Amino acid sequence: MDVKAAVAHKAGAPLTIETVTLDGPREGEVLVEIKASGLCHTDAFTLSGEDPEGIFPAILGHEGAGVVVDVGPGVTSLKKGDHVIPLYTPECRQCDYCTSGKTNLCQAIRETQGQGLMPDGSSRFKINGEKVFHYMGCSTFANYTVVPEIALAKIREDAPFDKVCYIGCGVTTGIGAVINTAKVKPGDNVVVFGLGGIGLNVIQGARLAGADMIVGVDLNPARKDLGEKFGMTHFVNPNEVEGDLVPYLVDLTKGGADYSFECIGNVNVMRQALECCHKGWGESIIIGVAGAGQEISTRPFQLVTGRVWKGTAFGGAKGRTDVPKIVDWYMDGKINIDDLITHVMPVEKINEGFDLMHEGKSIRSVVTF
Ligand code: NAD
Ligand code: AHE
Ligand code: ZN
Repeated sequence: MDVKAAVAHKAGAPLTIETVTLDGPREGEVLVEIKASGLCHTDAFTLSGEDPEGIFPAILGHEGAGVVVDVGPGVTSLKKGDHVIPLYTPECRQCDYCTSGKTNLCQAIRETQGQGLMPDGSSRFKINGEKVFHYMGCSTFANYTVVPEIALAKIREDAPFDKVCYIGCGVTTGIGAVINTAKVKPGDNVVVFGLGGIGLNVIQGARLAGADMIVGVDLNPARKDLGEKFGMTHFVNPNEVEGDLVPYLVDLTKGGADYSFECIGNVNVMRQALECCHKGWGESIIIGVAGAGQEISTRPFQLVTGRVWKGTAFGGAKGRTDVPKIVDWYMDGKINIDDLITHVMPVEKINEGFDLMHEGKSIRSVVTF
């Protein structure tokens, strides 16, 4: 079938809206009509050419929601008409990772996913007979996409697509990092670096978990009001701090953060996030994705004296199990998504959405089809 997609032809170039040929679903695959998709910083990161797994031409997008229109042979858990959110971290419930009880990083299809291909090693997308790659197993910047059954969370049918698409990455990543990875407890002090689409969800996760101080750190002063709306108790703009940021934050939190979160992708900030943690027990969670060749460093003494460095992907969430519950939290008014979706636009204006992100003017832009 012919589909409408925003195609990334090469690193650094704007996306182009084109008609792309999409083959139907094969064994274990599902054809999904995408109704809405959020623009995550990771899409911009891959488009920039900084992603070691970046491959072109590709159809980016990994924060979508839509409706099942067809299923391939062997698909048992989904049927035509089901509402779904594609998962870049699938949940096969059978691989060693899924059954370990220790991680959400299902590895059933990770290798082909990183190569921009479906699990059988081929692509469903073509332009004039030439292969176009999938992205993160989702490719939600198209009005139709094909996704493996194990990479789709079935959600309730009354949830609005243009809001719950954000649960496909940003909401789950931020809230999940607090609840699943850090396991923040009531009374803990938390420091969040970067108050964008991820960091503001870390803040609302910390408030849900009952954290005491929730310190937000961002260079953009416009993030203060929104941070406070989501539960931030203190705002720190590094440009306004006299002297070093780390001792300032240790002093502010009376000894250091119980938990810190890096939500930027800046390796220098990752070091600050670790070093502002409390001696003896403070844990720093890396969420931000850093470019090819970049490395983190600190004095080993920071770890010898009890600070812990961790990372998290998709907030440690098991998507088919956890995403429908997070949709319920939204529908029950327990979490706020609406105030983070600052812009909604037709897919034809997707490049304007990326411009808003780079200018610091949006939290989340959502494109509709
Ligand atoms: P975003 O652009 O919306 O937000 C980034 C924020 O960081 C902005 O508010 C910006 O002003 C602030 N910032 C930039 N440099 C700063 C600095 N030096 N000090 C303080 N603040 C600074 O991005 P996002 O969509 O929230 O994504 C954040 C990061 O998380 C990206 O690296 C993205 O790739 C990554 N991410 C990771 C996962 C995961 O599963 N680990 C999931 C989603 C996104
Ligand atoms: N491809 C990059 C890494 C990108 C990355 O870390 N992605 C996160 C999700 S970011 C969503 O916005 C992730 O899930 N990582 C685990 C995984 O298996 O990819 C690189 O450096 O190669
Ligand atoms: Zn993302």
